Amino acid sequence: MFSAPNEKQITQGYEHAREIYGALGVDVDAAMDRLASIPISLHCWQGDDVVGFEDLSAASGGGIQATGNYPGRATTPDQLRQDASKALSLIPGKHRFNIHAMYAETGGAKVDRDALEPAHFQGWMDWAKEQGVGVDFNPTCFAHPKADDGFTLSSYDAGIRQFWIDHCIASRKIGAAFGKALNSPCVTNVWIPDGFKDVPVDRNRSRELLRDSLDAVFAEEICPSENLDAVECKLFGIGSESCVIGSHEFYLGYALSRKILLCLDAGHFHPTEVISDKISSVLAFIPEMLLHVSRGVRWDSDHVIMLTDEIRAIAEEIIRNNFESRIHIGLDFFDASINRLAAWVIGTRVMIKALLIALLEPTEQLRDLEKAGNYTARLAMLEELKTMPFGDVWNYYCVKQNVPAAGAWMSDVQSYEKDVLSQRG
Ligand code: RNT
Ligand code: ZN
Repeated sequence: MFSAPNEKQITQGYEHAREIYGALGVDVDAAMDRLASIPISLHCWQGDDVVGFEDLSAASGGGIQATGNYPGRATTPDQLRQDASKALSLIPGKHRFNIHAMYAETGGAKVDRDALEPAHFQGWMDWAKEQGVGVDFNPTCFAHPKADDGFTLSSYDAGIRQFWIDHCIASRKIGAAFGKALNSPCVTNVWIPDGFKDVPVDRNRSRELLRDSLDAVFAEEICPSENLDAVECKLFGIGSESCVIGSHEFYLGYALSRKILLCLDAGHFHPTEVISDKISSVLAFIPEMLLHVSRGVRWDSDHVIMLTDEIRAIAEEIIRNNFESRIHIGLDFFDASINRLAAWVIGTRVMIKALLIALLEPTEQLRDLEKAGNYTARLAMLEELKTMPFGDVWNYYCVKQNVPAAGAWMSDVQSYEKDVLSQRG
């Protein structure tokens, strides 16, 4: 059921596709080379349902929740790394790994989040080196007793605020340590759950508090070759339906005025709003940004991505404008109702596939039609492109990158499930 064409068929398909795209003026080989240079940051938290290794409480809190109980969840750092290594081996190209502070390894010692240090991530550091992947990082401002009332950096309680400020400062230092050790800047992204379930009387004070807390977090300058800071906005969450303190306008203004990165999560806006339309607006004023590529479904913001119009549109914005040097592509979804490692592989392969499809577009021709006001021909061509043989280029790319083509990777996942995941207690 999960197989791929044989090598000869893949080569023939590729030769055929190269001619067809060539006739449109698209250089397929150049497209594959450029594709290979774009890393995707895989999020560690898909592998264990956003639980982490701290032994605090099982629930994520902060309105984020993985649902489902598919067997085989990674419950130790070694299991999570083993699963992630397997996933990476089925994804074409060189990528990155995105770690949350709650995945610290403290060797059994109780180390609260404000006291975390790079040493608590040595296991991840060694693994990243061995895998040849860069690392991105996140303070974990949820799933903790000090976040239980729903407020962290914007809490009215100065002690609570200080705890989270210290945690974010510690996280930036850990990010910088990763960036330095791996010789690749770490994007450290701050997301907090703070918000009101019901209509607040004072929205303003919380936002002033958040602004001032963030200023304390970012007070110390860190070399951008080691760490890059990002802040992530959200429209609403479960338990913060009426007002999220870190809204889009709040963080847009913050990132712009403080010269840091803005993170747009594809699941954090009104269902009719899309981040593909926001990228060029943000990059008109902010040098670099982070994406959390996700898929919102009704009230959930974290479904595994599929090759939807919006995922393709995000890829098109990046490729058409040569934004890959300014946009850090991260993934953010969690589904506990399916094989977790398959979720990583499906979602990451989708993102890469979307980039490939965008790279195989005769963009200059389309631009010319648009400039000439020939919207009829633009529409006709965009629709014709949808049935072009990009799948043949994709298969060839996978083989070239030494990973299974087509659906063949799924057989590997099924064996791994049988041999490894199903053996877990
Ligand atoms: C939550 C944000 C945030 C988290 C991760 C785990 O709504 O999207 O990015 O998903 O930090
Ligand atoms: Zn996110």
